[in-house]
Amino acid sequence: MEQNEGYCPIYEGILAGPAIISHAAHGPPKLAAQCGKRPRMKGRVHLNNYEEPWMATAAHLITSLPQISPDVAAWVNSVRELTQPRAIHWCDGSAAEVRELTSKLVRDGELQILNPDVFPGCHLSRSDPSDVARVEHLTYICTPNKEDAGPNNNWMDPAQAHAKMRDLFRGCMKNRTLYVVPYCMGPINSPLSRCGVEITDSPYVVLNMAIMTRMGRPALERIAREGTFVRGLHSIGELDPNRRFIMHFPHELGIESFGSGYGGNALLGKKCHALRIASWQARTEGWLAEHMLIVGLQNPQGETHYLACAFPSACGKTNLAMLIPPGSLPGWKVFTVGDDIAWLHPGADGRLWAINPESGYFGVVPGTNPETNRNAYNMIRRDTLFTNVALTANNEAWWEGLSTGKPAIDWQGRPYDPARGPAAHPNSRFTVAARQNPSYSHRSEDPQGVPITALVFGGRRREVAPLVYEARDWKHGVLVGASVASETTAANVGQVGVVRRDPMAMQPFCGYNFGDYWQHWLDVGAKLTRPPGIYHVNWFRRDADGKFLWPGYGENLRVLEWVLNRCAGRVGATETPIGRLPRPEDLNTQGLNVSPDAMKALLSVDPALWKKEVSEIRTYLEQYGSRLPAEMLQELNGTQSRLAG
Ligand code: GTP
Ligand code: SPV
Ligand code: MN
Repeated sequence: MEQNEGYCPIYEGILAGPAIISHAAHGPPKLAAQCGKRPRMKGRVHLNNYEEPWMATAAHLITSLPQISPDVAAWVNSVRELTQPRAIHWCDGSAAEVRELTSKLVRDGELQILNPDVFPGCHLSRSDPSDVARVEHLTYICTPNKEDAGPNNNWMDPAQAHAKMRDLFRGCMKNRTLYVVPYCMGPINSPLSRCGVEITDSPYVVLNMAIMTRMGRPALERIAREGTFVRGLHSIGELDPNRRFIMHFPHELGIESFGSGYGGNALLGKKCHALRIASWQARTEGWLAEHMLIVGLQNPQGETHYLACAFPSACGKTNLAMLIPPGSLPGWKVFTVGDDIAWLHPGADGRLWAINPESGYFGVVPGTNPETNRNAYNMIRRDTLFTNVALTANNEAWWEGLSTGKPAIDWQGRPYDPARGPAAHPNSRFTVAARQNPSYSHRSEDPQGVPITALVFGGRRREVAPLVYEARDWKHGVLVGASVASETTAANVGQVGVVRRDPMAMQPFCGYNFGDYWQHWLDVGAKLTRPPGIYHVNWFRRDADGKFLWPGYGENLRVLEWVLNRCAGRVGATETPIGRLPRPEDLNTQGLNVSPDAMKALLSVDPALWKKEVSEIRTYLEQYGSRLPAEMLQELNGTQSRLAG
């Protein structure tokens, strides 16, 4: 649409009347109510404890997007001068806009329509082969003081980083359209949500942001009311890995990302805003921004409890968030609130409350099949944007882990040749609206969030970490979280399968010094009169032949059942030096096909391995020097002496 016509015909430089007429480009103008949004009315509406001023109907409809927030407009202008785009498109977030952009990308050959009989409404995007994952080595936290970024982050002086990025951004959007993407992370009417604007020259990014966030006019209106927003500037540049940087300026609520169009590098609402910037904001405001799924479990008695679980990238969050109870555990129901990020707030009732800032899933494709996760498998068979999967001869999406169909074209668009590696990229992803999840929880829209009964940390470890253990209390739980280690995965560029420390699954995502972060965790815990229990799990233990000892997926519910029963004081455990473990009889193993020997291995703590583990944890924590809370060393000393005793 606007691409060939100079400035965007929709909003750029035009006022009230034309703003509505211009909707003709997308089909008939719609009233807010017809767009599935709340009807607008004058006055104030009370939503729980939050009072939201609503604008009058007429003013709302006739204000063009650039007029809504002068701050955003001024910033867009300054970016326009720097990047020199051919056109500017303010995104309103309508379904028509998404349709138009999708057809444009199809016309340009950047998106491929998948077989509509099998994958209706689905498209394939192939990224540049050098741009298939996050780039932690090119990701920086730019705080005035280097120590504030901590040993856990790459650091650059903010002035130097801005200068470097200005050079990259200068003129980078010539012959491209600049998209202004206003978004809200979290339910649009929640006081816990936060807004941002991403400026990008990638329409693929816009389509993803439209699914992953509450994107468009309501977000811009909220920004105008609040007067504050995170500024994310993004350009795909030339996709040159040598001219690629993801910079964060927490003090300025700013993000600058250049040279990648991929996921966490480019969808700035996700890791850059909702984790790195938000974790920094959360520290100053008394809450936590975490790399956690949020899931509701209803037991056969009808009680529902919510858990928030932090596992590193590609270590099972999406799968656990939409778990299907095995047939041998009748009566359980699962409700997904979130699959990747949780914002946790201490509530007035002394409990911890969670919202999911996202509205879609950017999930790992390989391994998704009807046996591992029928919900996910069904969810991505319509209206899904696939990135870097393979194709069958019949133009259906294909990936490793499917037992049906076979690949004809690999993720790079070449005829499939097994000698060249997997057909789908191991980090191929789906982008899909959360509402398409068969286990979608309507509490995802609750402005207050959901109360959390238990926090669960986990890693991918072939040895050492048992299937599950319980922290002794919150302080010990902070040590357990800080001690998470996991084998690296394809979600980041670099070596796969090497164990590294990944505290709270936040190693790539904490926007400040981990020492300060752990202190903040301790401070938040001290405010909670009804803190959640804290647990550690490991679904990835292997036997001598490299086979998984635990069946995982739906069967993980057995472990979560034990966790919830522990929180309710309904089931036993045995004390070990590292925390409390279930005895075999404490886990529901009815209908479970795991040998007694495997069960024993899964539920044991090897003192020799754990002595080594504790000494490695100590070495790791000591890097944080004076920023490391003394309580954490006390906790570690406690574990060490229990192991020695
Ligand atoms: P990010 O989106 O990168 O943050 O990942 P995630 O934590 O949501 O990981 P996801 O659930 O997508 O799982 C990643 C990979 O682990 C997939 O290939 C899954 O099939 C596999 N996986 C998930 N859960 C289990 C499990 O319980 N056992 C085993 N063996 N594999 C699992
Ligand atoms: C992760 O790597 O943890 C993801 C995918 O969730 S990305 O959005 O690319 O960060
Ligand atoms: Mn993630």
